[in-house]
Amino acid sequence: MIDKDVLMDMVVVMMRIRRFEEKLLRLTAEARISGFVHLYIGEEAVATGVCSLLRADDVITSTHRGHGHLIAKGGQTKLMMAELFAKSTGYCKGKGGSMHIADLDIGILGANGIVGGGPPLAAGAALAQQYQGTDNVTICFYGDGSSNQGTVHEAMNLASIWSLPVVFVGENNGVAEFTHQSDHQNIQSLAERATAYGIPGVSVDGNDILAVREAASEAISHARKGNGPTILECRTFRIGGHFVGDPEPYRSADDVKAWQAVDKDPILRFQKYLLDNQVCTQHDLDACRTRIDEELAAAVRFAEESPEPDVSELLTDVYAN
Ligand SMILES: Cc1ncc(C[n+]2csc(CCOP(=O)(O)OP(=O)(O)O)c2C)c(N)n1
Repeated sequence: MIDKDVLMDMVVVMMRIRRFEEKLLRLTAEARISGFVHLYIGEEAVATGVCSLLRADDVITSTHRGHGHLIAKGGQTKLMMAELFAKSTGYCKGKGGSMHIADLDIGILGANGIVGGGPPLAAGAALAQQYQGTDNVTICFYGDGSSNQGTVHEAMNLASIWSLPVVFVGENNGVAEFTHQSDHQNIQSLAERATAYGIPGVSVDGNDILAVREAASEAISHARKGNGPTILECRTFRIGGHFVGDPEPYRSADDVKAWQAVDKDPILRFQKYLLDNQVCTQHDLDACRTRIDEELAAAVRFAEESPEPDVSELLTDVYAN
């Protein structure tokens, strides 16, 4: 049995991710924030289960759907919120938005608007970890859609031949933007591709945080010992649209509803496990939710009260060819 404090930390992280994004939904509807926002609602067990095993000096690469990865690795909701409000106190001084949030001090190499952009960064980070003789690992979150990008193949191949300490965590939510997995690749599981690289490939129920953690634990310790990469597919479901405002013509409301049931939704499911096993009470969970909501209300206040970037900042920290 995992330590009670670890279990409680995990449920709090999952709830923080969910409540943060539910707040973003409302803020977008009220036009208080703008720009594309891709929500992770329904996939929280993946980032939380994997990152629960990481040390502060391990690193992650993320995707366009990155809020969950960032929060699970210790990103501050206050600085994330300010960035989403395009304020100068945000992670990128208000000039990056949702898809560029990074915090190098805690090993977050960044969300990424370029689909398939994360894996080459992950391979590079893992090469640096290996070169410096550390036992650190890199976690590379990527989606089923991105798995068809050439960059992903190149990164996995290099990671394999050089035995780099990286775990490729494939978040298979069954759909790439508006295209179902069966229409964009002829495999059932992202783990099948591991055979092509001669590395281990594992597939788990990504909505079961304990299954994610157990499989990730094995893949991470394999990488820490210098044995190279693993592809870990986590099968999951995105409960919201591709982005906030997606009319979702490619699926039915009933399909989505089925994934919100207690035996499917990763948070309800884990909370039920905690209650059934007397790890905590409903009162404890309610208290956690209250604390998270207070933290997020303070984050919104901080963002709203922060100044916008000054016009003189327009061309600083911006790179272009
Ligand atoms: C190089 C590149 N091509 C296309 C896009 C447009 N795009 C944004 S998200 C997305 C689908 C990504 O699917 P997946 O990797 O499964 O992630 P999910 O959205 O399901 O989390 C696409 C094609 C992009 N941002 N970058």
